[in-house]
Amino acid sequence: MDQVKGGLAKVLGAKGPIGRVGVVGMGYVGIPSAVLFADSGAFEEVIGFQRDSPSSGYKIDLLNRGETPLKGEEPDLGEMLKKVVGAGTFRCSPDFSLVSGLDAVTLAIQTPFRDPKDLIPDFTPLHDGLASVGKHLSPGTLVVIESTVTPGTTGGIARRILEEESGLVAGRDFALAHAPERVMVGRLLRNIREHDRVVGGIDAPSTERATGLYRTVLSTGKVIPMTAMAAEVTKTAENAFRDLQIAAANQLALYCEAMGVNFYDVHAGIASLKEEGVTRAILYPGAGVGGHCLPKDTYHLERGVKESGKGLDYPKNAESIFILARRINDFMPNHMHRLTVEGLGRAGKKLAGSRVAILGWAFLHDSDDTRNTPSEPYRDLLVAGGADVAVHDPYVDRSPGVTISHDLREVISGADVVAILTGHRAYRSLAPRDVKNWCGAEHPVIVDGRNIVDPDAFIGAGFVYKGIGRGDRNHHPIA
Ligand code: SAJ
Repeated sequence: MDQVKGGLAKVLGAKGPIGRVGVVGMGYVGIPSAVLFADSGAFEEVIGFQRDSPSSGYKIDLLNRGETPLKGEEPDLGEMLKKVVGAGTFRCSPDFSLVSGLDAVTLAIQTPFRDPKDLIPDFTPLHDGLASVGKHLSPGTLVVIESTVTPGTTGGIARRILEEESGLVAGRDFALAHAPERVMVGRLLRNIREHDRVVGGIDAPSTERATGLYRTVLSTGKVIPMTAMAAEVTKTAENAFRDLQIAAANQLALYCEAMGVNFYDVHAGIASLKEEGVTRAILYPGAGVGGHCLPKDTYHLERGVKESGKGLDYPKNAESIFILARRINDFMPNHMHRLTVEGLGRAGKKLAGSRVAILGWAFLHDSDDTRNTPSEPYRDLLVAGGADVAVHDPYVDRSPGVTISHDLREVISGADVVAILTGHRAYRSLAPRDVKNWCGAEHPVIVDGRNIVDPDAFIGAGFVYKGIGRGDRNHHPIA
């Protein structure tokens, strides 16, 4: 931690407490953050910055009317947004010149990967956002990166862009920190308030300034201060770890299928080992791992150790366990495809010419978020195999390259296969008799990628059942 003794601390002291805050990026992270800052009562004004782009410009007017562009179930967000717009503590603008009058600016911008294989991220949106902020940055401002980034980014390229655009020096004229978001769709506000917040400054005054900012929105969560690099590793590693845990569950489920065992019996057994200090956080297998985070954060971690790591000691020619986990989780839509073909085979049918009803296009249950959804590679395999596909999702209105219906009966009508890709609550009440009538086949196939339905209820109604991890049922006698 390079201590610019007195320099930055003095500049921040002269600036006084943070009164006006900016949040760049009006998405699943930026909107709830901005609304919570505005509702905290700690700030005169919060400005949400959104580019007036063809794809996202519509959000500006919507937000300024107090309406949220996020479709899924987000408890309290709609009400709180209306409240802060009504109170005049929050507004949305595309005008980055307003940054010059702010005391703190956070950036919550997507950081996807252009090419995971070669670990090449697409940082263009983030760099553009940093440049827009840098152009109007005034001395004493705090800049915080909330996006998940490759370890080394905050103190590296981000710092350089801000310094080049502003002519100021980080750690002397302005504060800079990384405070990664930890939200999940469906509980955005609660996660920001209740999860502990990792805060990592490029120096102590930056960490302290950022700590003050986030304390205003934390209820039960507390700030965990560290260096910017440690914060970047914490975020990428916690998602890589979760991805690894899911991959372990998926591999175990594939083993259970091969051994004719019910994964969920094994899960209950393993999870039953409880003792002081013994945690058995075994997660769940499924049709795949989607979202904006887990499919890419492993690559940020790997790129970080490749770019910033010195003298790494690791078994020769051994693949990274995190990369292997990515491959296993990316394989699951293929496994869904295999179960579909096997199921059709048991019903005396071929994939080519069959009609498959895909239930769920969102990557996560009860949300409208379709980023990196596992449903897409599964759909592509079906189409490549000559199947006719229809897609249902209760929350997703539209998504590029697919037609989505909210009418379950219409989607299932005439289907040879009903495949559950997302664990939406609505699918838990699927009635075998209704589904069979809609299919209109003697032995329709049901492929459960989220352990949502009761296999015996569907088998009893004459379905051919296939389920991930259900080795105990996948070769059942057909009723
Ligand atoms: N999934 C499984 N099995 C499981 C859990 C999840 O197959 O047992 C699948 C889900 O169906 C989904 C994907 O994995 O397709 C991701 O699900 P998720 O529950 O991890 O949801 P995310 O990606 O929105 O949330 C993760 C969380 N990270 C951790 O818990 C370490 C969240 O806290 C982060 O804020 C978020 O990533 C993020 O934004 O980084």
